[in-house]
Amino acid sequence: MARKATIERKTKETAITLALNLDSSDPSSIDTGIPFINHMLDLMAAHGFMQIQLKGRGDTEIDDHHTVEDLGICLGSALKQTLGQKEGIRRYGEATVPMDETLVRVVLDISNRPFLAYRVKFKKITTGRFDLGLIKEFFRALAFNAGITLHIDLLSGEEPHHISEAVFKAFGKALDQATRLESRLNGKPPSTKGLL
Ligand SMILES: [Mn+2]
Repeated sequence: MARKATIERKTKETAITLALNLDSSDPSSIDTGIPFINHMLDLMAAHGFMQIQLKGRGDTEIDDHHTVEDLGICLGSALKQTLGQKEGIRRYGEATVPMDETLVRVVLDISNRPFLAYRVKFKKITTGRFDLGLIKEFFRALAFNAGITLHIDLLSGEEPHHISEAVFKAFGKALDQATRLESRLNGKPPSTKGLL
């Protein structure tokens, strides 16, 4: 059975509808009103073998902050809902992804212990019209709403677009690994405490 969730969230700042399918690599359709984030989420979904159908609009006439943060909230909530009691999942995931001169490592634990360690520094504040500082806000919101421990490290790199792509791809790949089903668990949660 495919693991799926749909989230609808509407505030005075944003309106987002998101459907996540962890077990489909059919093409995603992502329309957030922010082209840079569409591009990043598309890469994340493709390399993480998940399908995301997303339509979102926010008060980007102010700036992209509310929209990007709320996208993280919605994706995190969808992920939490999709995984339920976390029966049979591998729980830990890790991916190191290069893009030309850039190398990014993402390590995560679907732990119900929300935490973000984000060690990524950009030499510029923006790429195109996008505020690169918002990437941290996105992953913080995602980690706290999904209940995952998330470490993102820039190991080397210069070019902001390369670094951003490597972050989102590595997250997708690490998440895919962590959410794979492990047959030796026989459907039990992957914890010696019996509960996550
Ligand atoms: Mn690109």
